[in-house]
Amino acid sequence: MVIIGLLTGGGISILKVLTERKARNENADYLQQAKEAVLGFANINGRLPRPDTNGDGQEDACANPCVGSLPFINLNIAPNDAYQRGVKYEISDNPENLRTDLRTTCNTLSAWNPASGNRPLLIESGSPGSFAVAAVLVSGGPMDADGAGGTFDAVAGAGGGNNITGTPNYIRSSPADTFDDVVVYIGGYDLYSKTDCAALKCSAYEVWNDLGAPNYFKANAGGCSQVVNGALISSIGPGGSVIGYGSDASCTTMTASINAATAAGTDTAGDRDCAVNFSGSDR
Ligand SMILES: [Ca+2]
Ligand SMILES: [Ca+2]
Ligand SMILES: [Ca+2]
Repeated sequence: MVIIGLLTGGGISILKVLTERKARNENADYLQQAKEAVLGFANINGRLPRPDTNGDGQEDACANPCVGSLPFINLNIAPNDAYQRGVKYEISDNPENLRTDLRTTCNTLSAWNPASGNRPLLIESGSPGSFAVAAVLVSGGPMDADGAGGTFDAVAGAGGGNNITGTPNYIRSSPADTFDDVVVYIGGYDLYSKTDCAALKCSAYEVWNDLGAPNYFKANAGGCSQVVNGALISSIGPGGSVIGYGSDASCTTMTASINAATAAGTDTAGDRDCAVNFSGSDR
């Protein structure tokens, strides 16, 4: 009797462990699927999907902090994690932002700084500090482990964080037994690698006079003409160039030049708006 009782008791606890493990694995799979769906959406649309803030599963316009739940309908994934609850989703409040269009996304990511202090910030318990991410996905895990504020948990003190508010940062892992949330994130460089910024190449580049005075130029091997400071000199396509002659009204002695390849590199490092300055800086 005693032995059967022990075996039965052991059987139940083994079953419980197996059930919990199955849920954990399913939850991790769901979050991974959600992350890949977000990246796929970004690849097609040139921006991150915005959070759902009214519970209909579709993305909404948002102010900063840009936080809500996963827009599961737009992402074409199941609405809930393995514990039958929605996933919290916040995207970057970087000033240029990742939620508008391909050009803005690429400009933001080109200047990406994980130490910027932009939300959402994320920490691993025990690591020296938090870092900025492009997006964070938070599952509350199996329960309200800290007994406050629903299934999203908070861990106080240095190296801690708060998955209820995301302030001062979200927390991804903690040895504390008052924490069982599961957090995945998309870093700026993760997102850049999935975003088709190369598609933004311009067919031609505007070259503007930024030399501080009227100067003489020849564009695309054309005639000599004076252009005032702050005005457009010409657009140059592949193989095109603008040659500067300073104050030489006969365009005899060249002072400097810019070609389409140089303009492309300058603009890509800048704002990708297909316009650059004659001096070599981005416009
Ligand atoms: Ca919505
Ligand atoms: Ca929890
Ligand atoms: Ca530019």
